[in-house]
Amino acid sequence: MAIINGGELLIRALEHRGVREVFALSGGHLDPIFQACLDHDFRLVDTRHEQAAAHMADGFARTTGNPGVAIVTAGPGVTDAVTGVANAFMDAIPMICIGGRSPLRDEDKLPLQNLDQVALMKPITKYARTVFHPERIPEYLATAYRHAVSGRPGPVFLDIPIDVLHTPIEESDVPTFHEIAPAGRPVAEATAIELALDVLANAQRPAIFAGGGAWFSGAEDALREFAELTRIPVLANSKARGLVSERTPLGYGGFTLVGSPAVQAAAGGGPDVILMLGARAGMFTGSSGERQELIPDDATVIQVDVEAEEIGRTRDVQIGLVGDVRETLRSLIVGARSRSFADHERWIDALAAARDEARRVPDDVQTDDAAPIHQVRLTNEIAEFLDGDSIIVADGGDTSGWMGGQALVEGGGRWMSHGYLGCLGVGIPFALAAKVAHPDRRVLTIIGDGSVGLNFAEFDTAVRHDLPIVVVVNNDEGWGMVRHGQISKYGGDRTAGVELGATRYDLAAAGFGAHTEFVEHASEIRPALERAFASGKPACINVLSDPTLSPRAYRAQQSQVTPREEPAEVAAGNREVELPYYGRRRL
Ligand SMILES: Cc1ncc(C[n+]2csc(CCOP(=O)(O)OP(=O)(O)O)c2C)c(N)n1
Repeated sequence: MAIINGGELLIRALEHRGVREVFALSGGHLDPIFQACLDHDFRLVDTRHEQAAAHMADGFARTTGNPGVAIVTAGPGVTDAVTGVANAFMDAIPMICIGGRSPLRDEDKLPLQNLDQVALMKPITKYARTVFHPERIPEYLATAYRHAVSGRPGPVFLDIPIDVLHTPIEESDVPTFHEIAPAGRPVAEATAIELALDVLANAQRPAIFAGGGAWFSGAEDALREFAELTRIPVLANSKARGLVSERTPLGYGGFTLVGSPAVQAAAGGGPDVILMLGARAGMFTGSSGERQELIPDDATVIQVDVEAEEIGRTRDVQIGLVGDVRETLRSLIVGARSRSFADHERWIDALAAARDEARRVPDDVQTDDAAPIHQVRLTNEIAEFLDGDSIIVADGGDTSGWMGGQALVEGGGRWMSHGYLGCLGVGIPFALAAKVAHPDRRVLTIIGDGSVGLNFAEFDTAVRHDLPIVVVVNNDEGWGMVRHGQISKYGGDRTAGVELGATRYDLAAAGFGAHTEFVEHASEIRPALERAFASGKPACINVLSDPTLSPRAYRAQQSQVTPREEPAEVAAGNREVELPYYGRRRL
């Protein structure tokens, strides 16, 4: 009869779910778990901040479709992880966060690192519990896992007191909880599917809005097949980008293209039917905040979501299909095979032409080698350098806007960026998780110089764990997006708390052992990328870019439309400021 402890049980339970790697930061409260990681040859990626460990578990799920696991110590380890867990919660990402906890025997005696962690995590998880008995660890883990991956996915939290982890138990006393997944997935009834197909078949300008529900249900193949069969273009939010290759006229990154005046002029109007596939209506569809509403009032909306309460969040939905996206698509495909669909080629051509135009680097920018570098040139060089297998992570306000407009994503899990938490600092952790999950792929993250400071020490994690990601710092010497917003609202002489310096992030990364590049001219970008990837080491490419440019003003200028929030005089540059490194500049 073997005697084991709670740490061993936890790792066995995770192993049974197929987990082979965990993202963690140590603490005495976790010792039995770390010991079990050694015994089971788990990959224990130890980070420099628990926020990064949580972001890595989140990023691992985003890039693989399977839950990532973060393990953080009692008290401050758990509070540090809150941002990462909240980020996953807001974007419905399946992840498991395990927290250490002070011993049960010391409850209410003011022990070290003790607070009500479950209460803290409850509003940002689908399930948060304490495990009080070691032999129940597999049961709780199975339940937590089921919550994480079923219905709308999301993060879960378990805290395990250290005396529970240390308690010796007889192996044969532990019940196993192995079969946890329900066998079938919900799909809408056949009449509703037929109704949806009738509407789609007659649409003139139909569009699919794909979201995380498409990726996490494993619908990549079904979505591609349905799009090809019906010739309905697929626009995707950050979790579903690349499910239909963006190098084809059927796949697009972001929903905003359907709102483009150029598209609407060329196609004779905006979308008349929208099929929402596991994408919630919110800021990214324009249904909240100050963004342009992308779903026209007179469009027919068909919404597929695994959670009934999600359907019709911001407006009437004409056909609501409660179901798993993959299974619903399979039913739609069967019905679509025996129908003919109206011709949408003019609509598709309009979208493809608008995308090409938005990505086009103006001639003067393409030939200009003067400092500072235009962000369109920088992000275009990156997009053209990477291949279809590469994974791109964008982090930063303007930076993610610039990169998002240039990237052409060619597969699921190959684009990661911000979601509804709008959480800066995900870049390096997401990229590291992507490299752990896909060691043979190129992983690049482009990060604003503000955001890169948030998890900069993870260069150390990258070096220690031999995770050769390439980090491009889009260094506009400030918190660019907020700076542009302040200028437009209050004027150029009223910016506050938004200026940074021409900091040598490359030299700082060198201190951690990274390969480094400092780029001041556009012609140096490509050689720097080549050297960085060839180095086989984590790399930092610090690029000095133009602080005066914002993607919003740039796009408005390109399409001859005045941006709504930014007065024209700002886009034109109407104030002079003293910037570090550049001296006096017009902003
Ligand atoms: C964690 C966090 N802190 C602050 C903000 C507010 N915020 C949104 S965009 C932005 C500026 C980002 O600057 P940078 O990372 O340099 O990227 P840029 O906009 O210059 O491309 C800030 C501070 C946020 N969204 N998240």
